[in-house]
Amino acid sequence: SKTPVRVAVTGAAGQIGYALLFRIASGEMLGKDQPVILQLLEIPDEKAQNALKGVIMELEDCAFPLLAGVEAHSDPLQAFKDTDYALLVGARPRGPGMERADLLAANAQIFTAQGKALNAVASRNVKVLVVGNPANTNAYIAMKSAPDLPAKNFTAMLRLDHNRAASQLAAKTGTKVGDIKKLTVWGNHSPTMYADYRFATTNGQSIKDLVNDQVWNADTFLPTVGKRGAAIIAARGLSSAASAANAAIDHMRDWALGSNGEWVTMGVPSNGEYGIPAGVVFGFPVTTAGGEYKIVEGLEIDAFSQERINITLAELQGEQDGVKHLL
Ligand code: NAX
Repeated sequence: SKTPVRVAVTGAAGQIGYALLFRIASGEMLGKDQPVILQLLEIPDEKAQNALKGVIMELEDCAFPLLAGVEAHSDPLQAFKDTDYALLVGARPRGPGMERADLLAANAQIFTAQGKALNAVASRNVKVLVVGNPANTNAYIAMKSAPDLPAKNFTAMLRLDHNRAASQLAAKTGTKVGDIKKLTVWGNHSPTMYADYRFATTNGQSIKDLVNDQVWNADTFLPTVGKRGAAIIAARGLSSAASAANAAIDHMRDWALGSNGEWVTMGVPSNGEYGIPAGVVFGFPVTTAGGEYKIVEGLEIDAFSQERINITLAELQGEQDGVKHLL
């Protein structure tokens, strides 16, 4: 049987962690034949460490045949040791009265430290997914703090936005979500992201032609997808957790095992594609194979799309400028 791989998860005692770890341990992320060792990180706080112990007891009680080990850590240098995959879920949430700049600074501190730790001890091929918000900027910070690792190994989660868009389009066209192809979400994981169905098909038919309603696109579809996170908080009293964990599984599974030619959306550092400045961690359409992703190039960007891309890019560059002095 295969050698176990090491999977580090931060914020492991949080609500996304609770929806994520059991699925990784059951083989849904890396395959039903791939044993995993979970290296879990939480803050040193006693309550968080106790909660983590409880989660580990439950992992043990699932008796997952693929779970080859579980470790609890409070130091990223230990949690990231030799890790092949790192899911950075834990982040500093915005507290009452906290300004955006304070939030960026608090997260810059976390992701600088975690990027340095990855740089020092992780596998040289580690695949990093940042879920904790602001996800794109946190991924950028970690990437900049890990100069000895390939920049392309640092990614941010746009997959929840992608999946939300797919679900809305399936409902609108009366087709199955699994039949939707060539959808993408450009930009920042924030309400400014641009979900783009101009190239998308369902059962091979153009979704743009089926919908044929630019007013619905601009006034209903984009706001619904962009504000879906807020709608879930309003309904549930808690932010999306199971769907976020599911998107993280989708992102890592496709990156590791391949998308079979299908497009998926990943937040990845630009190499200048579509005029996005190099290094900006931006949502792009990608295909994946052999453990690598490739940005889909050559798509036509019309005036409406360019305007939306400019808005989300400007927001991201503002965030990036806001942390530059901390890196
Ligand atoms: P929770 O507050 O339930 O859990 C977060 C956990 O992270 C806590 O247990 C906390 O102790 C831990 N933590 C904080 N700082 C840490 C550090 N430096 N090292 C290790 N652990 C640390 O939040 P949850 O609902 O699980 O959400 C986690 C993050 O995901 C948040 O930042 C949230 O904004 C973000 N999200 C990102 C999404 C995306 O699509 N990219 C969607 C869902 C989610 O909102």
